[in-house]
Amino acid sequence: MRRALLSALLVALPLHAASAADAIEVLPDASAAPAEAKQVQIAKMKFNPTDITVKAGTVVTWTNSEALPHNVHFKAGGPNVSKDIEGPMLRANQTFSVRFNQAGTYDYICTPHPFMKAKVTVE
Ligand SMILES: [Cu+2]
Repeated sequence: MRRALLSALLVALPLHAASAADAIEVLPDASAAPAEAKQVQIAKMKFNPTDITVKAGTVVTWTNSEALPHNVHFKAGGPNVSKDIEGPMLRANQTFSVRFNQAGTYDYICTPHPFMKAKVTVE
């Protein structure tokens, strides 16, 4: 009886509403990114621009412009990053999109190339 009640409660939880409140909200795929998304290119082992400033609620889309795979990784413990968010490895022309819901500074790296450092400032 108890177990049935617990499962009913879990099913009723608004999972998507909870994730929308996260400071960093990973969008399911590129088609979920609005046309006005702020663009960051990844090429020559660098994020370009390295440092961007956007308004809260803005979607940022990263595009890998070279053959070497890269990703976008917000490490837990950095400012405003409470849980690790490690984006998938992107091959040439693949994208990754995130909506920033809260003001703050968000440092990120590329997992296999930790010297690739960049940040997003959300106001
Ligand atoms: Cu990389």
